[in-house]
Amino acid sequence: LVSIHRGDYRPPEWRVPDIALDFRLDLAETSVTAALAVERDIETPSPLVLHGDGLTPEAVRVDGEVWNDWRMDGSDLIVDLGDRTAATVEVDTRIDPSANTQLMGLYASNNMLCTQCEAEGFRRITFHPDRPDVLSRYKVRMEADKTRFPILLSNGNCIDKGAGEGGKHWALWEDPWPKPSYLFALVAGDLVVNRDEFVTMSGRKVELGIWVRAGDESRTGHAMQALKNSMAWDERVYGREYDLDLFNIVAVSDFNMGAMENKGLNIFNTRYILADPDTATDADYDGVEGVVAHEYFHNWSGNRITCRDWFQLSLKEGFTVYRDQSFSADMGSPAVKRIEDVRLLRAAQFPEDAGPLAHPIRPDSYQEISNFYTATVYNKGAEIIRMMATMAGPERFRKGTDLYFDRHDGEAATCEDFVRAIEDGAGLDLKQFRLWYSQAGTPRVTARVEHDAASGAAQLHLTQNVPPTPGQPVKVPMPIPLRIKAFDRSATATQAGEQLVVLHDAETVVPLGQFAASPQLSLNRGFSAPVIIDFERGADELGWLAAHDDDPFARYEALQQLMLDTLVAAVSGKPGHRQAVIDAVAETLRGREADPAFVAEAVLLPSEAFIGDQMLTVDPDAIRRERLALQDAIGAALESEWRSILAEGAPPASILSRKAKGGRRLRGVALAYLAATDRADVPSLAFTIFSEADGMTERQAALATLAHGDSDERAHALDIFYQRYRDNPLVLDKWFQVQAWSMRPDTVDAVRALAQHPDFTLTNPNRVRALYGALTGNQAAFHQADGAGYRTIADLVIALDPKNPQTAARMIPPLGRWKRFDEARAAMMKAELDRILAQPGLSRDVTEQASKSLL
Ligand code: B3K
Ligand code: ZN
Repeated sequence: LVSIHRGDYRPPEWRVPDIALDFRLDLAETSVTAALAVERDIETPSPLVLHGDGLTPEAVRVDGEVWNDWRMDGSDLIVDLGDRTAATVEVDTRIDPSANTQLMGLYASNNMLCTQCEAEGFRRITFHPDRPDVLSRYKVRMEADKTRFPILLSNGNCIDKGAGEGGKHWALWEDPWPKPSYLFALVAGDLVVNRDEFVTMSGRKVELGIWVRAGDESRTGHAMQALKNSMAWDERVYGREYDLDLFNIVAVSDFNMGAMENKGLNIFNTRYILADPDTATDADYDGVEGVVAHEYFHNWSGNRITCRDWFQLSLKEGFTVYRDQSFSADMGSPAVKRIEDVRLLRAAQFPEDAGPLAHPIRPDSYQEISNFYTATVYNKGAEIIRMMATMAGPERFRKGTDLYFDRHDGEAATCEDFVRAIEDGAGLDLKQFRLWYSQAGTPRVTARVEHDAASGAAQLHLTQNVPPTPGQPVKVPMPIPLRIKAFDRSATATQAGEQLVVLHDAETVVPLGQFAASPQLSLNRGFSAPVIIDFERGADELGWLAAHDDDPFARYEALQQLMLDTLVAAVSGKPGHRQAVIDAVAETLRGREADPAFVAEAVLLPSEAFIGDQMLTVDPDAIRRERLALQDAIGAALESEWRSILAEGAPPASILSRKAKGGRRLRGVALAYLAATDRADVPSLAFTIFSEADGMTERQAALATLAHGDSDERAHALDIFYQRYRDNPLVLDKWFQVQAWSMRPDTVDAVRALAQHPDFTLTNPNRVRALYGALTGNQAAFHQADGAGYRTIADLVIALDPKNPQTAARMIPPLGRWKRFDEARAAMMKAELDRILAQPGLSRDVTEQASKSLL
């Protein structure tokens, strides 16, 4: 396989200022004529190289004349233009969208046609340089059968339309903004629209449309509100206004990712558009809001300023994730949002950084770029933007982003451009900070407080270490901004304030001031840096911080650390601080009236995977056993609390206030704690909640609880749920998912059986993720001692790769964590990776992920 290297970047030799595309659309046979106006950008004549993927040119014309001076080089079309410096090159191709199971390029989903071009899907539609630094103005003509495809959409504005021959109609779309090919989109189908409008800060009216299949329009209200909120927020917080008269969103069922930010025509996975209380949980609602915002924000951070090359992906993704996180924090609870984001970072990114697929947020090489849409590029990328924002403060950070947007508008930029704009605009020195772009691995910071009883002086000793990662054996210290605060436990008066300490060196000593006794230290408040902190603290200290810290994130962290210490001790057969955990949970629950959402997050035990991440060798069975034992102990000790939370009743599902959502979340946690005690009435209690639920949050939580057990109520509830929602694919996904999440010992067998269910299909990525993604997230099941979990995932990868390599490749990383497990498990995991690699005709996506996972 060929590796592409960041250092090999060369500017394009030919620019393509204008493109006219002509589509004669049909499900099985679509013909495309692409007319590229090309201009040579270098002195010496050089042939025009146009990438294709699965295409054959049917005809090539140059300036209107049939042209024979072309050849194929692999899948590339090379057109020799002699010494011309400009020309219009026309190429005819024919594609079959109905056979496109990769869901890249132009494909069919539920009898509609849609596109996905990022990163390199445009070359599956027509021959093109297909690189993000080639920007063009697009004119798109689409013609299709009027009955089957009444709606024809593309980027920009519809400038003309009309009737064609033989029951056909056509539309002409024009996008005035030059864009790279990955932002091209078209949709043709029988769709209905939810229309609204937004008036921008300069008073321009923008027509908004969310397009779905008939029957789904009643579930688009939340997405529409999220869109309008996002538009207003980006004006207020970043000064960014929308720049077209039209903004369309289309929801499709078969989609590899969450959504796509095509200029003026976002295409979404239905899962991030459709929501009503009966079918979507509160978490689903938050997902819709966050993804709608994310794609909208790309209009500036991604579309107006795009990436020079794919190594710069975090330029748009890290920044846009940071922007959508800030938006969601503003729309809801900043503390809870921060907890959720950090939980996700630790669940998805830390393991990536610690494993064979570790890469910097700006990678140095890749074989298949689709494999680099990772938690590192997205979520760690967002953390790196956040650190700059923290060091600059809000006003100066805004000056930096203003300068960035101003300086690079209309360009294909680099991460370096962004950092320089923040440096210049915010007045920060980011020389050493750039290391965060080039060094992979999660830094570890050790902390120790020294208190001199005689003088009263307290000092914080910090050391940092960035661990080796593949290809980067030796690292240097990076700037690590830590928000810290030292508490005097005996003080009755207001405590001294917080300070921001930026570690630059391997070792740093921070004077904390005078204290009668050693102070309680709150460190990395708000998770100001994406690092792991090693800080020996007793149960008493953590319990105190969990109750008294004035930073809610730090309170959450203290309680989590206390739980984690206790669980890790228990797994290694040592006594932990069980009573201290129970006391701290009880204390935290006292705040539930005021902020139920925060309390629900704070009292939740760390996940099995996160407990495993703390251990040298992960013991999945002991972790499950000890986590359940602690859950049982907390469940029993605070039984009356959990019961009264459940007895209070659920807030009506139609109310989506912060408080109502928090209340429901806490009820789910209460039910899980109670269930861990195995009290005899739990199944009937859960079944009652399930049956009486007026919305999906409660219904799903009760079903998930039942799914762990083997009661009659379990089978009954699963059956009711299936019968009720069998025609709703997004809800049916939940039915598959809760069964794959189950802590029952037969879950791997259940997953294998569910894969044979008539409603299971490999052609829908959501369904695949619902079943198999849930299995890899279920640590004890996936790592079942006989290796059946590994075999199941490898079988899936092998079966899915020929159809959809992108989604297949995404299932591989869990198999690559073998170094963290005992020899027997590691050997089985590696054997499955070998078995995958032995398949003939494997895709580049899967080959890269599986072979790197063995290193
Ligand atoms: N930019 C898209 C990613 C699509 C990549 C597909 N391989 C979604 C997003 O981050 O907004
Ligand atoms: Zn994005």
